[in-house]
Amino acid sequence: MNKLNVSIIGVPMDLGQNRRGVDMGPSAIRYAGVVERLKALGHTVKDEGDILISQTREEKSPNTTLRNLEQVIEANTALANKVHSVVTEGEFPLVLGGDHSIAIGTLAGLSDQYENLGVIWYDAHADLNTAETSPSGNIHGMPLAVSIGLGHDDLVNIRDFAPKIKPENIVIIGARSVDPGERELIKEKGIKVFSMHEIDKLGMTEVMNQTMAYFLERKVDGVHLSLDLDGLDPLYTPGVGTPVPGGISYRESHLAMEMLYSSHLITSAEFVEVNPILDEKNRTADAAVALMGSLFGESLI
Ligand code: 6HN
Ligand code: MN
Ligand code: MN
Ligand code: MN
Repeated sequence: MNKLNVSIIGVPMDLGQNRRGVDMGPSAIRYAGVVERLKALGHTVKDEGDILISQTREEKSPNTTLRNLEQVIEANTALANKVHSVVTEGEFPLVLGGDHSIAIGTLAGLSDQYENLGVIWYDAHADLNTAETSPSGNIHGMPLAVSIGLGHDDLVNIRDFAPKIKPENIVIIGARSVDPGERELIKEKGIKVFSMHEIDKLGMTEVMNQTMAYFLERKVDGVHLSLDLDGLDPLYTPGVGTPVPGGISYRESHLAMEMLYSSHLITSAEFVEVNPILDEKNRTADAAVALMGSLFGESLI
């Protein structure tokens, strides 16, 4: 990454799950100083404001077990169109969540601009559920499945094409809470996963080196980073709706971001699941902005 034109898109979305407060994530991340942090690194930063999210929660929609399906489709369609226009203008989209269901829209807006887009899914979860396998009906547990073409037709076909990404172009990092149906899908589709087990065993340096080698081998022409703050251990990011102990450390996460910066591979990013109501003194938004600092070129010395 050289000096970039970064376009920040806020998505105050909380309809993909049932903990209130994650809609305040973009605001908390702005308050934590994202614009100033990236400008200080020499990037040009434009805050595009927020995508409009419905304030109506209908919970279980008629004819489906998926929570707030209609509103999630509407919001992700608007986000996809916005991301698409940002990328076509040559700008780097930086999407702020909001719950992880927004990755459906981000990837829908990105993928037709690439022949062979790679995705890093930095998360405690695999987010590979469908209506059939989901234990919760929460769409934030489904965005990766939707993006490889599995799930509700209207979600899968946002911007009228599917699938958005290839399963073999995905690398999941930090997984430690994976549902039975997701495990099967990972095996069936051959999705690359560095679970906490591999991170413990190999160390983050090796995990990132293998991740980057994997993308080079796959000849990707861009890599999207989808970073769920619950990928980190809740010790460092307590303000998330679905915390899982035994996660990635603060320093390991910085190392990962620093290595991604040096790799010049990343072409778009989103930081999701920051919930200020569940947080302690905005620590989770602060961590998100600090990680963005490393991803966009901050160094310690
Ligand atoms: N996230 N696997 C669980 C579910 O309900 O499908 C949890 C999903 C969490 C999703 O953190 O983005
Ligand atoms: Mn997630
Ligand atoms: Mn296009
Ligand atoms: Mn998660």
